[in-house]
Amino acid sequence: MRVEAAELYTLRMPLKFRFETSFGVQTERELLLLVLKGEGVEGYGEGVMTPLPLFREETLAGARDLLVRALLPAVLGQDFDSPEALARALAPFRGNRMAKAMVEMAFWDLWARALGVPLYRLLGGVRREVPVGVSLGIQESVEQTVELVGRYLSEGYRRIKLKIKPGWDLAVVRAVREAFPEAPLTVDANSAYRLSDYRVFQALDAYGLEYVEQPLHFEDLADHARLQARIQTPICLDESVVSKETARAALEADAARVINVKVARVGGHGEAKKIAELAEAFGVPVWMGGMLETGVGRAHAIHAATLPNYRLPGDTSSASRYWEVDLVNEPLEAREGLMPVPEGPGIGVTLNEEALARYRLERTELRSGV
Ligand code: OSB
Ligand code: MG
Repeated sequence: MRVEAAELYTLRMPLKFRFETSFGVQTERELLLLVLKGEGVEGYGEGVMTPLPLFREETLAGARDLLVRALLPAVLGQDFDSPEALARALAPFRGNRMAKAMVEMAFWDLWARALGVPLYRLLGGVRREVPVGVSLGIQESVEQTVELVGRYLSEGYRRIKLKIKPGWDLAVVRAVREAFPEAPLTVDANSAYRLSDYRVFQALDAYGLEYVEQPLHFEDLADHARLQARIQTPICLDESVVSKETARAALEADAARVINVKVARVGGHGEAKKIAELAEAFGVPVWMGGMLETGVGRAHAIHAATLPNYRLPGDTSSASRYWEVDLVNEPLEAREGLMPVPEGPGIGVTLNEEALARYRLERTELRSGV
């Protein structure tokens, strides 16, 4: 498959809810969308990096510059005989995995569409629907949180994840657990704590959480292992795992008994698949995370979550939770906590041109040799 042309969009889309985490508040998403073209078909990839580097280090402006300067020129006009071959063309560039993932994921979509098959089949998926939960931001009050949890449980979501930070942790978890004694619950701290806070996590052991996600510094595997040795609840890593190498280090150190895989965080479908397989060899389950994606990133995530070791509900909840108008025409809606895998070729969704026109801030076209 020859990559003939690319279009790179910058978009801004209002979120239906205010999403507060330990690292900040989001009320909209500013994002990059990549369209790759070849052999009369198009493939789509979404950038999940944010304007400011509050989750990992990549930024939207930095990613856009790298795409235009290096990543897209490395693939435009080239003929690749597999998505893995395209990934090898990007491999000399270090880090910047979210930017590389946009190209890799768009090419997987292009490749699958050219073959006329749904992406999950090429990835080796084994499910036609994937179990999902919701990730709830920090709310204004404990009461509001309990009410919201009740609403999502009654919609059938299979796990509720509560965002926590110092000062917003034990009380909210206690209240939610008392209201819903049997609900599968987790918490996500987005690196807001230090090992010296271990007593908070020892106290959380009383509430039967499925796991605690990313409690400590995103680069500190050693302290996560030390914390794990002091608590019963499994630690799940998100930010800390950006590659199969960091996954292996975490697994060998017993710093992660669960892994949140985000395809874009780790550089694309190829790397995500290796991480899921490596975790399985350690007996560690993975689940599909989210970054408040539009239908493009969401569809990629759903396909990837059909792989065998995705044994826990993911964050890929219904698109209508996030968007008044999504970037894709097809509804991506969960029923009873199960998200159906889009069945069309590639990721199985098509761009909503009206939404694209409404939300776009910028558009750049690139061709080989230009
Ligand atoms: O840590 O998992 C996270 C959203 C943005 C950045 C980081 C995270 C999240 C979420 C939301 O938890 C997941 C989603 O609903 O897409
Ligand atoms: Mg997380």
